[in-house]
Amino acid sequence: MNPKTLLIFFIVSFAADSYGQKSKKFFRSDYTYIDELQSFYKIHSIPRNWTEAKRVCAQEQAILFHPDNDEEAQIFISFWNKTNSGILWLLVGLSDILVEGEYETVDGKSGYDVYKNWFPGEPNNFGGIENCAYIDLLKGPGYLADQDCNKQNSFSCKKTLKSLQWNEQCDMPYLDYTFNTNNGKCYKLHTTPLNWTEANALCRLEQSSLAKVTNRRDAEYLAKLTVSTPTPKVKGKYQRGIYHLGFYNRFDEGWQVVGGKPMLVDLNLWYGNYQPEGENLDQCGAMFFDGRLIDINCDTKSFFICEREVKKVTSPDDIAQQIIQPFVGGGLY
Ligand SMILES: [Ca+2]
Ligand SMILES: [Ca+2]
Repeated sequence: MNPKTLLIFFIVSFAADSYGQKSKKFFRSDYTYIDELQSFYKIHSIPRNWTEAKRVCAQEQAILFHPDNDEEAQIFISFWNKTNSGILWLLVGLSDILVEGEYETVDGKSGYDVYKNWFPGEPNNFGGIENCAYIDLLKGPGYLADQDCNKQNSFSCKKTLKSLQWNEQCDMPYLDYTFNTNNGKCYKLHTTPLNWTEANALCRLEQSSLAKVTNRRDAEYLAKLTVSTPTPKVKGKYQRGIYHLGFYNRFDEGWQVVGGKPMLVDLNLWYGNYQPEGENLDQCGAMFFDGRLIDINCDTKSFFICEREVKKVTSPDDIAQQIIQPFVGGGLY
């Protein structure tokens, strides 16, 4: 196949895959598909301020919801009522942060062209600091009002069926995860530095977890991933050359992998070929770019790797990889 034909083949395959997933009407297990609106919705009950809510939705590859019109508002509010969550206020993706009085949705639609059922007297920009809209069920059936963007409330994210793309190999909506045929897991190297706790939370938003290393081949694969992933120049204070992974010793109970099981790896996978005792503040797990495991302070910011298990793989190779050879030459650092 010549390169052009190959390219067309890939484009057609990819389009077909996304189409297949669209016919299944599935985005994520925590989103509900509403057929009349051709979209998926999730109500986040944990309160956040407006900027955080917008970020959480974006990290799920959705948007902070604001109804496009009255019909969507009515159908959504009936879905909201059916959830019996007791939630009476929801932040929506509508703000006048950029220009006072000129409301705009997070996806760039003018506030004049979308659902605009403001409560009488709202938006009033009370105290000169109210720039973010919310739906207030206490005021009546779906009225909007403005409030301080720093106030925390529940919110909803929305994903349209039209915008759904699908990573067939990883069986997930995130195209930037890559499949490792050796262990049936998909990985993504994140190049926005976060501390360990934040990194762990972000992986979970992608319905994955911080990556776990169980044997030398996992470590080697992740080391290769750090080389093959383009890394942008990131300013600011963070630890370069290390990557948070999914193990920790935060409660002095010994090293555990995320999910709570004891961490069972060959000592040779650790930097210096010994397992740290956890006697200092370095209670979170990471690896050097060459795949060696290290303990670091949980507050240290660095790049990190998320994984998602797709298929259980047991082949003769998996048994072979359990036989681990020490790193030649011992510690490099
Ligand atoms: Ca305002
Ligand atoms: Ca107000």
